[in-house]
Amino acid sequence: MKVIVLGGDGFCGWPTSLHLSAQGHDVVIVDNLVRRKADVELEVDSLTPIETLSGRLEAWREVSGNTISHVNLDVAKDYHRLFELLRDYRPDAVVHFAEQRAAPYSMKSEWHKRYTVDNNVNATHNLLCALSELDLDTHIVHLGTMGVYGYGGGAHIPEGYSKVEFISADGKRTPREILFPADPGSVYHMTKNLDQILFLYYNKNYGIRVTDLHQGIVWGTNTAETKRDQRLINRFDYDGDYGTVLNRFLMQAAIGYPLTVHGSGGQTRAFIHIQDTARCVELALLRPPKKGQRVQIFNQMTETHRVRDLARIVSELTGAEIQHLPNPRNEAPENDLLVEARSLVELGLKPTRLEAGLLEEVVEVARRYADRCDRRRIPCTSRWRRDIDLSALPKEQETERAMRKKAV
Ligand code: NAD
Ligand code: USQ
Repeated sequence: MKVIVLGGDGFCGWPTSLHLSAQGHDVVIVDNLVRRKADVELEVDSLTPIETLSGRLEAWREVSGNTISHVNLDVAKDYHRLFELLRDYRPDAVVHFAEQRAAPYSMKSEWHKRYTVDNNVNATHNLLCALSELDLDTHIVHLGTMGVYGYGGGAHIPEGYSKVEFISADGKRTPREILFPADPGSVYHMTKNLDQILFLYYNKNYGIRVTDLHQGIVWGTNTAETKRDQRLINRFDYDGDYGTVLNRFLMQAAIGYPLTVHGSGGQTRAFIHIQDTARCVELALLRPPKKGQRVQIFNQMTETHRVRDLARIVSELTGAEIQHLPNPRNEAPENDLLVEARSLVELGLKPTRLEAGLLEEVVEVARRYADRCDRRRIPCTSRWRRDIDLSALPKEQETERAMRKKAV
């Protein structure tokens, strides 16, 4: 297949691009490198030393013999360049990762809220608009999030659609199947709900074929392909904005920093290993919806865990200390999460589950690059509301003192 990967330099996009190229697909990466610029803004770096994108592509050519090309354009702003690329390359599929994906980053300030909405909604809309203008029958595989559902609220979460009955004033019942009610937990998550409406409309009006993958929290760092050469190493985010919970815990354990559990840690979330992300995208590409079919939605996750259980598992494995901190987010302190996720398994996914060996592998990567960690960037300082008081967050010196005590 001819595949364009929007956001192919990112944490999920890079290993997925390599995986698709290794499977023999012709891959073009579109990325404006804004994620690397956010690191400059936040004064932090990937824990792993990532190559420049051109260095990555050169390394891949050397080890695999395959060429992946890169087009540097802003999907949300450079509509005409995107249009021309689609017109000239005529891809079978576009995998769309190119969005601002960190919930805390999206809540930092009014600028960050507005940037996240402008970037994410316009990127998705530009893609849909260009494909419909060009009348191309390209399959869009979009990375959505489990967060569009709001983590259940006690309900069993289906793969996208719920059967409902509307009851009119005179008691007439009309059965319908609708998108599961939107319940975003941050401005970032809200953009994924907005994406869903854009897909619904362009699918209904222009017949654009879309698969929306509602993905859980991705953990791990390397995949079979990124391990083939040091220069192919994937990024590892650990800071309070972009670092996600399990990778943060594993990295904190590696450097002797107490595990930062928000509140009681009763939040249950869905998880998936980065290797499975790449595999799921490939499976979705191989099973496009038929012409005229509504948007196909798969839940892309392999297991659910409570945050405090993850902290306990990591602590038992490594001896790390656990610290309960005030929660900077506005989220349910405890929730159960029951998710249907059969489709990708039926298509051939063999889920990679959390197990000691894989957890240790991530700790090992984090230990190797521990000297690249800036401890000042670990605390989550982005608050969901101004009245959330984070003053009980440990100051860096106090954390250091706790660590020295532990070392003694
Ligand atoms: P990332 O920030 O590492 O990668 C996104 C990439 O897209 C970056 O390389 C960035 O430079 C690029 N990009 C962003 N806006 C762009 C634009 N307007 N034009 C061109 N390029 C642009 O994020 P990620 O972790 O790889 O996530 C990728 C997608 O998967 C996101 O849409 C995210 O919502 C979704 N997702 C991620 C996770 C996770 O745990 N990482 C979980 C569920 C869903
Ligand atoms: N948390 C902690 N301690 C930390 C960091 C996070 O307790 O140090 C808690 C958070 O409060 C939250 C949970 O862990 O309850 C998950 O937070 P996260 O940062 O790991 O994940 P989240 O913000 O939900 O976002 C990530 C990705 C996003 C993706 C989403 C999938 O960044 O792109 O859409 O996971 S999901 O969570 O299923 O919606």
